[in-house]
Amino acid sequence: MDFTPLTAAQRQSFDDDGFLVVRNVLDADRVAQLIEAGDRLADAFLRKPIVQDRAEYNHLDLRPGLLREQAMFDLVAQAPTVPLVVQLLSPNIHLHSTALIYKRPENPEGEPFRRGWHRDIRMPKDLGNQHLPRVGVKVCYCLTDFPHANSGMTLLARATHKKDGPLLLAKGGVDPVGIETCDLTLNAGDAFLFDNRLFHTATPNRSDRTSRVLMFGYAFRWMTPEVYLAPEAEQLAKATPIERQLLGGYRDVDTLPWALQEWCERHGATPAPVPWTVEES
Ligand SMILES: O=C(O)CCC(=O)C(=O)O
Repeated sequence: MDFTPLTAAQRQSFDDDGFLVVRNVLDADRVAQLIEAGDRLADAFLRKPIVQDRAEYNHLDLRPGLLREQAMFDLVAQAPTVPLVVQLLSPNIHLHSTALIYKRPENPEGEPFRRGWHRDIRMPKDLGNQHLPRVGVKVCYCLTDFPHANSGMTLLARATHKKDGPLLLAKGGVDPVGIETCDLTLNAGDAFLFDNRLFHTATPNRSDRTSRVLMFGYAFRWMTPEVYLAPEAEQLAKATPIERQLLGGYRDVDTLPWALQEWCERHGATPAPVPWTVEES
């Protein structure tokens, strides 16, 4: 996996906003291969009869089985996005979720649709909304252009990863009050990273084409990946050491994350050690 340093400006921007855009991650050939594989997996969804004004009916979030597609397997240790994730979290990470998200065109004049604003990984359900740590980063890869708002891109509530309570919505409204919502303008091949605590939601695609993205989530190795990501022998057999770690190939969390630890050492990206004890001075 090629090394790309996370710049101070990128770290600041991620810390401030809770997300970071990375342009031109995938070239046109890679995007075409991913669309070919994605469309095969989404075939039944793409062939459903046209029904408008039902955003859920026009929304596919397919999670299991993606890594059996070589084109999607190749995203597991994709550079420069995964190197940036390693530097934002630590070498002690693995893949936590995979999702193919397609949205078919919806009525452009449709009523404001209810949202599903949430933080990822359901941590607040157990720990509350205060003092939440960053434990995961998702990478969203665009397979289609998102040239303007309401094209089917996930809506992000800027800086809400630092919020210590629920989002406040206007009475009868769907979006938060006093918070900037970002409907990013992106091209096929671009990606963005977002913090697990950032409030975000699906929105209807009010353009005239089906929107397509892939989202790969990474989290610390002591967090159980989503259930469909149990490592498969065939995938482990062909994996590089880094892919093997990311696929959950080291099952014991007390085993050091050798592959990414060694990679960080080689590239001068090892995080500062956290000692168990210090001697008083
Ligand atoms: O479908 C979308 O645009 C949102 C996806 C999402 O909320 C998630 O992956 O957690």
